[in-house]
Amino acid sequence: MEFEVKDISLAEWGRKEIQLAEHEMPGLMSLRKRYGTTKPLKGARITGSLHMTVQTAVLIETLQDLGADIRWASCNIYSTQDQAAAAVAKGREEGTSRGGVPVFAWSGETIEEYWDLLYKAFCFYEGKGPNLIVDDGGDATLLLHRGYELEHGDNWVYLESKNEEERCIRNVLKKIHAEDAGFWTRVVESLRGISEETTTGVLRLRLREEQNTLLVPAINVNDSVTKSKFDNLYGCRESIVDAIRRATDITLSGKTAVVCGYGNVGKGVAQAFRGCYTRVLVTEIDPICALQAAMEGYEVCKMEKALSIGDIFVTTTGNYHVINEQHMRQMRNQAIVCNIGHFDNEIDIASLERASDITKQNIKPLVDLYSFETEGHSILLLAGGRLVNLGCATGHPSFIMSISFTNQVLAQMTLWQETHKPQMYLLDKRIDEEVATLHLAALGAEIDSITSEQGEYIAVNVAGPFKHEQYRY
Ligand code: NAD
Ligand code: RBV
Repeated sequence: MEFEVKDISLAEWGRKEIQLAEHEMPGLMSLRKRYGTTKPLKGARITGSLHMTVQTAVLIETLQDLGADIRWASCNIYSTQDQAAAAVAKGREEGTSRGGVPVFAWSGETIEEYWDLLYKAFCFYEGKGPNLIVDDGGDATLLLHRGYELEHGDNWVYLESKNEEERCIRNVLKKIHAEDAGFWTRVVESLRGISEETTTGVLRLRLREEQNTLLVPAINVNDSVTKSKFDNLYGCRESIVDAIRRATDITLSGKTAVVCGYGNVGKGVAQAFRGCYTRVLVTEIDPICALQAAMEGYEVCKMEKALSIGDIFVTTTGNYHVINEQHMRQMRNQAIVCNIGHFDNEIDIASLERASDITKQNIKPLVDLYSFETEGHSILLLAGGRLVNLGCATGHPSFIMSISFTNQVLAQMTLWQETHKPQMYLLDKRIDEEVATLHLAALGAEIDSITSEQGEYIAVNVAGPFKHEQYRY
């Protein structure tokens, strides 16, 4: 079995954790029960680029039980749980359809390794690529599109790189091009679609759709109600404080946290801090989200004001350089700075590395103290500015991820079974309601039904959907 993981002997530990997680993932387990014998994904080759965690292991093995042939990489250099990667690579029953899955991921990859490993997740047998992609943040989609464009005369790979990441992407694409100049064209020809997990990946897809450069159909899983209104909100509510506590052991009660951005993730992060008796300030650019924050009783202020007050800063925007060097120069001594948005460029760390009066001291893995000689203070940066909940902790817990990943499996089935045009799609509202239904019983929740008279009165079918398309939940 082909795989690249940190230590395959961690498989036994990983398997025990996966078994515990299965109990917390009723949506995925019910899909296994429903489709385990008919195997609707039989014949499908799936490439995954999504945090290689215990929860993702349950997703991968569900896709496997539905008949798919899978290769997997992580979508972040720090987020792999090595025991989960090892367990998936080893598999449940050697030599059967429940055998190991080729996994290419370990925690602490270099950026160069990251892009090499992602490419390996694309390489099935006999030069074949995948039919389906599960993407998180759009890196697999990016490699595919840039690779295809290179094969069709585009010169992007020959341009100058602005940073290390771009340099690595260009290098891996040039290497693949030299080895097999038709690889990406063949992949695109056999690809039935992509399902995208997160807000930032959806933004990248949307740009491609607007520019008419989207090559394949893409299902926006993020904007299913049972994804962004659950994972982004409740998931981050669970995992943000876990990460900060594991990294710093700080007392949160009485401190001041600054939450940059009050979208779905920001709302969850702000709630988590409030639950720890932390004073919460919110910064926003959108008046609607700012008003929501104010109505929840949070203090909404400009970043400039928050800088001298905050003890902890969390970026949740999916935007670029939301915290810059000048901001960090104005923070209080030993302010904690971290990001829970998808990419690390929400915080301008590169400028810290460049400045001649700033020195970096590593405290422990993924906790660094930056000392500013000019200002005479330090700040504590967590997870190198990458998603703090997956770097300094273990990401969202299983039940939340079961809701997200049940959508992912149903998206993959939709792409495999139905033919779509190369544009973006949302899953049907019936699927959203079904995903919620699959998770109610585990929480002891029961719901009422309506009579046909009641259904007529509110213009709703008694079997659902229970809301019109514009309803915002
Ligand atoms: P969202 O669009 O709902 O919210 C982002 C908010 O940030 C918006 O309200 C926007 O107005 C605001 N914003 C943008 N620029 C700003 C600025 N300069 N200052 C202050 N506010 C600003 O998006 P979301 O679903 O909340 O996702 C946010 C990010 O988190 C994305 O990158 C997403 O991919 C990622 N995400 C991470 C996790 C995780 O587990 N770490 C989970 C879900 C989503
Ligand atoms: N996320 N995955 C986990 N435990 O596997 N935790 C969070 C996990 C996903 C989440 O769905 C979010 O949209 C994405 O990570 C951001 O990269």
